[in-house]
Amino acid sequence: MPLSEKHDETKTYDDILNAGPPVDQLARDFVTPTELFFVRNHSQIPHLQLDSYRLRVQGLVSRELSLSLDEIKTNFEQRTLVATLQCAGNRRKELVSYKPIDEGLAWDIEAIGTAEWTGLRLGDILTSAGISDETAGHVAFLGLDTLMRDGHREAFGSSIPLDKALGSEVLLAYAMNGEDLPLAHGCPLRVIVPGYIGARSVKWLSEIRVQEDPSDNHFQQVGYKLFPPHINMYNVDYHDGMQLTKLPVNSVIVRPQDRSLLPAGKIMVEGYAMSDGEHEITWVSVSPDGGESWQRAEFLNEPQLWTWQLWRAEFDLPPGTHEFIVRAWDSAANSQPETIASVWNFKGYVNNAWHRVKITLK
Ligand SMILES: Nc1nc2c(c(=O)[nH]1)N[C@H]1C(S)=C(S)[C@@H](COP(=O)(O)O)O[C@H]1N2
Ligand SMILES: [Mo]
Repeated sequence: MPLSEKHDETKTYDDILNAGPPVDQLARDFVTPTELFFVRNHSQIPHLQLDSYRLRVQGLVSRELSLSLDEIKTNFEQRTLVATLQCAGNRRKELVSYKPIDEGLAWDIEAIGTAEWTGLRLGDILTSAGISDETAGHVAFLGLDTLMRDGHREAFGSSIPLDKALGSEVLLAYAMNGEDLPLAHGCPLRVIVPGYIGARSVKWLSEIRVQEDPSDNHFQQVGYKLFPPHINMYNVDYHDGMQLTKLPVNSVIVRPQDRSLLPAGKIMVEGYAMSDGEHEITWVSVSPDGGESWQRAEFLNEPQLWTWQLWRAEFDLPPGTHEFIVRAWDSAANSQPETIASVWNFKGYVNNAWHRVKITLK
């Protein structure tokens, strides 16, 4: 596999697969080739018995369901959507170099990818089960992968609000880029929650539960919560904090890479931008001189919902050191904060500060 593996240096043993594409290969295509799509796992990939696989639908429903893979594929209308998946920890590396962060993978800009997902609508399965109670407010998911926590084995889980779950964009996918979902990406079935942090898109899905409150799973109640910059691991109260849902507007320079040495003259700057998916990216500005002057970037694909926006901007530059900056806006006029200091948080999530790259031209 062309991905390079990433390890959490705070873990004493680490046979958990986490990997991303070489930055040089990132965002070259609008749809990311599957072998270049990042992988983020919190524990070992589960052992699967596809013959006996069942998806259970439980909780505040009129009819509990237990569906085989065959039933999932044949009883529900097949839907396909191109959507971008981004880890909440994307761009954590820049946060770490500003102020240390104790755990988490030091992702650079590669924990993002776009795929064509095929499956069924979560809403169709919920309609088939029937929401039975008006107190229903959230839909919780469990995966087949488990971790030990406080002496108990616990599955990876998350939840999303019922309103989002009923959105036509939220899928249970069994195929990725036209082929069966690969094991690393959640075979045989995973949730795809476009616009939300990747952690809500549970892989190796085993259970869907309709309930009043958000999931009490560790990854909903402790992990993937956002805290302001003055909170740290010593003064944190995990009952506080904001459960992450939608991604903020972001944009990233992919090429040239930071600290490149290149010939002076024409330089093509390229990258991606992404919003909460509900709003298109409408404008990307690139500065070639640390923010003195700005130029509008050209879009490489038609703006669309639920996916990244690829862009490029060309500059003609003399020898010397140059700092490029990128920032984006979406159709709701959301944009990005200027400094890392204003977005730093001790868990290292959703860094969307202006992205900067320094290069030297000879
Ligand atoms: N069951 C399960 N689902 C999971 C995870 C996991 O560890 N276990 N990781 C989540 C996180 S944090 C992200 S960013 C995405 C990554 O999806 P990918 O590996 O297909 O890129 O899967 C999410 N779903
Ligand atoms: Mo993630």
